[in-house]
Formats: sequence, structure tokens, C-alpha cells
Amino acid sequence: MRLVLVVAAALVDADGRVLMAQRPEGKALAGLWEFPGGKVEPGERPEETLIRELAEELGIEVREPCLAPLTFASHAYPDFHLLMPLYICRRWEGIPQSREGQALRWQRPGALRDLPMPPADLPLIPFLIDLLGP
Ligand code: 9L3
Ligand code: MG
Repeated sequence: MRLVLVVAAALVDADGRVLMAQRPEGKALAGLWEFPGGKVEPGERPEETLIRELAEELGIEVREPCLAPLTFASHAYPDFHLLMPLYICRRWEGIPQSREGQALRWQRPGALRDLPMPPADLPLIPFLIDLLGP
């Protein structure tokens, strides 16, 4: 089975809310709410991918010190197996904006269950509730 490495970020604001992005029409899993991020391209370090994806999708710049993955998610899709480290980011440059037509919302971890999410992202909710409170 093909193994695909995707990096994702929990951007955490001063109130402990996390930024969720809705996958746009035309993409796989359209309409589901995810932690922003994307596929690691050949030759990229995962941290470089995260910096690139957050710049492309949200127009923000994150720096190395916030880039420690604290947990990993994985999910077996019919055609590939996804491995997804989650990076916790509390500081960044700029204000997150929708650069790819995706809806954005800040959500307390305890309210994430109200959003339909990709199966890979769901197991990260209890981790964030432990880290940040409900
Ligand atoms: N994916 C799942 N949860 C996420 C992200 C960023 C990505 N938080 C899944 C959706 C796709 C694959 O990973 O199946 C690649 O993502 P993209 O490159 O289509 O964003
Ligand atoms: Mg993406």
C-alpha cells in the first residue's frame, strides 16, 4: 500500500481556539473541516512543507521554533495509507486568510466534534482537548 506523508498544523490562538479550514469544492473530501496542511513533496523536509502550505493556503509565515510535531495521525484509505504529524503553532506572522477559497473558522477543541472532519483528523480531537482543554 502506498504511504503518503501529509503534515498538518493546529494554529492555536490566545483563547486556545484552533483554526479549521473547509476543503473546497473540487478537492478530495470537499466540505470536510481539516487542520490546514498538505502533502510532503519529494525532496522536501516536512517542516518546509508545513511552512509552504501555510503560506499558500493562509498567507501566514510560521517559524522553526513552533514546528515540533506533538502527535501523529494515520488513516488507511482504500488506495493509500496516510501518515500525518500534527504540529502545534502558537505564533506566526500575518493574519490567516483564505487564499484558496476555503472557509475558515476558529473553534475550541471541545466544539470540533460539531464539524464534519476527514477520518484522519478525528483522532486528533481528544489530543487537543487534553492539551488545551475542551
Ligand atoms: N488530509 C487529511 N487531513 C488533513 C490534510 C491537510 C489532508 N488535515 C488528506 C486529504 C487528502 C490528502 O491528505 O486525501 C492530501 O491532502 P491535500 O494535498 O489534498 O490537501
Ligand atoms: Mg492542503
